[in-house]
Amino acid sequence: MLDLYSKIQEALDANHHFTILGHIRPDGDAYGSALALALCLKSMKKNVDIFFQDGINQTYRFLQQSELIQTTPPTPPCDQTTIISVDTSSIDRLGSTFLSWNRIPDINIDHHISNTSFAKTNIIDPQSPATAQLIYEIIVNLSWPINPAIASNLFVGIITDTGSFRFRQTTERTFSIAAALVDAGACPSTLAEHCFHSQPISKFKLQQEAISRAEFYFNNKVACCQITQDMFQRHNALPEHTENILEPIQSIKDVEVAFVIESGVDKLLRCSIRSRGRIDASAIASKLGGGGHPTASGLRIQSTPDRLKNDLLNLLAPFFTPTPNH
Ligand SMILES: [Mn+2]
Repeated sequence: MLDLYSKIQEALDANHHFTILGHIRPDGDAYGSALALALCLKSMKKNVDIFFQDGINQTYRFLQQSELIQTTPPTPPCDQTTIISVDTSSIDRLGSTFLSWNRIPDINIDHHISNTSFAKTNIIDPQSPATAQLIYEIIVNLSWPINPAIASNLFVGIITDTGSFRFRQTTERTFSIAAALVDAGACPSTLAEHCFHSQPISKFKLQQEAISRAEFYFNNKVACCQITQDMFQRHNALPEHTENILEPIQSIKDVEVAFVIESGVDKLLRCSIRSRGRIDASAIASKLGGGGHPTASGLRIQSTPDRLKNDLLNLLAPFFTPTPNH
């Protein structure tokens, strides 16, 4: 890892222009990681752009310097620009506008086990519970200074991707990094308030309807929800409002795997899968062209909601059907 970190320092020493990219349907870790890295580079007087195909969403506008986040422009940056992607498992997840640039990112910083190593330099640590934690390791190893805005953005990446230090890749290291970030100026209660207690009523109502229609299979070990375009319209909800929509279902003792199927305007279905860990959610998603983490994964597919539900139930069935004794 250390010689990979030095590649970033080399790029920094050689270049002045940087473009930082994150994935479509961004989350707190993608935004927090991109902003923290951008603020580090800016503090070293570099010229930095941050592009997300989906721009900045309402939930994360509170992030310090979030106004730096722009929608990916149709024209690529000049050839001398170093392109860094963060928290993104495959190149298509950077969005169609980026793909139309016909460029390969120079550096790929991520923690998804399914990362396809699509950049020239790939810094991937699947042990890290958040890309923000990996960015922190890079910052510390390269002895870059951390200010309160950088610390706050990294803290948001860590609390959102670890479910506030509950998920399995949370380690002693995560807590010590969190302590260092608080020491550097991140305020845990204010950031948690913004991330977890500032949801619009439209998100709640979308979630309420989705949950009320939950279906359970295999003795309540698998739960499935569907979200239709009608539901978005009825509750005036946005695509970003499906983030963490499965949490109440995951709180049920019996449920090992939960998934939500969302019908989009573009005929593509989106599906997120959450697992307690015995079943590898990333492996299940990979069978249908998606990817992610063992406990949280996703996919996009051209299908019908019922067909996708059945495909997933069939992939899950072997884990719940007792094998006959011979
Ligand atoms: Mn992440």
